[in-house]
Amino acid sequence: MKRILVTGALGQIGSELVGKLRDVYGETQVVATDIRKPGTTVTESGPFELLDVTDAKQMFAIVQTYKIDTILHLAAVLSAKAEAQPLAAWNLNMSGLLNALEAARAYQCKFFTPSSIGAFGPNTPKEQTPQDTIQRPTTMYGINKVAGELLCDYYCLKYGVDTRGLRFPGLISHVALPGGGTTDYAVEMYYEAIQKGTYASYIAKGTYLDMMYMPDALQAILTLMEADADQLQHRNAYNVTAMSVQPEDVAAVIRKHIPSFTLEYRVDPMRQAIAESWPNSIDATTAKREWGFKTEYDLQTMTQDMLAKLQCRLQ
Ligand code: AKB
Repeated sequence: MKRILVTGALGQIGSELVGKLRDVYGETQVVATDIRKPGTTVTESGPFELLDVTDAKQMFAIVQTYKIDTILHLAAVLSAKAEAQPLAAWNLNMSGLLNALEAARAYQCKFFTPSSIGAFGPNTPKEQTPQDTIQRPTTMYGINKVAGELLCDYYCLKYGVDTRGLRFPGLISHVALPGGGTTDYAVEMYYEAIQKGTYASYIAKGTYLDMMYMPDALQAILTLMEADADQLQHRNAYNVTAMSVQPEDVAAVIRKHIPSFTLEYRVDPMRQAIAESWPNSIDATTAKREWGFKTEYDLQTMTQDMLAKLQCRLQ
């Protein structure tokens, strides 16, 4: 990776990934793009372009102007928002991905896009979900993700585009809020523990979902993108995870640091139904074996770091 384009650079992953990429590959080598431009370190610390990913002409022009050799396509609508606006989600998620793949094909770029645990559905094995298994999701987001995985495989097989992907679990970060996801409750819980001392979870007690701390997610993207192509049998996309937790598990660890913290439940039926259609825990053995995936943070260490960072910022 030498000249990297990041779409959706102001989103939850992009807000931190751009900084890490600029540290590793050089400030001028990473072109951040998004549909909006508020002043942030992402927009100020290196090249930034406004880009609507549904506009193929605009995307091609940026790839050509900056002589891009790697596209990290992050722009997407997350699961809960996609369920509320399925047509808009299909349009953005699928046409954005197709445009980015076409640009990668035309300019021979390496390519990454995230998939998700949302690519699984209610008849997928729920515990330790294998890498290769049934994928019949019942959400628009999940349908987009499965179609996306298949499209990425197709561009690799048919056109030789070096496509790679990760099936991310819920990502937890203290930098940018996710917005529109099903797993966002965990991030909200940390913020509200500090700001209000209490949180009402829209996900029910006893609902397990996989999670991962953002530093591990960023490192996983870099390690996968730097892996030798001939190591990779499963390109699109690898199961990755750090922990499988229910809301009360997160609350219990928060309480070790904020003993008065209380958790209640105000379940949102739409997001609860999405969560119940996803696995309880996924198996990341294939990612470990093929390209050395590993994580540094578990629930205890992630919580300690999240609370310390948020306390500095919010208090
Ligand atoms: C969401 O909840 O939509 C995302 C995801 C798991 O893909 N965080």
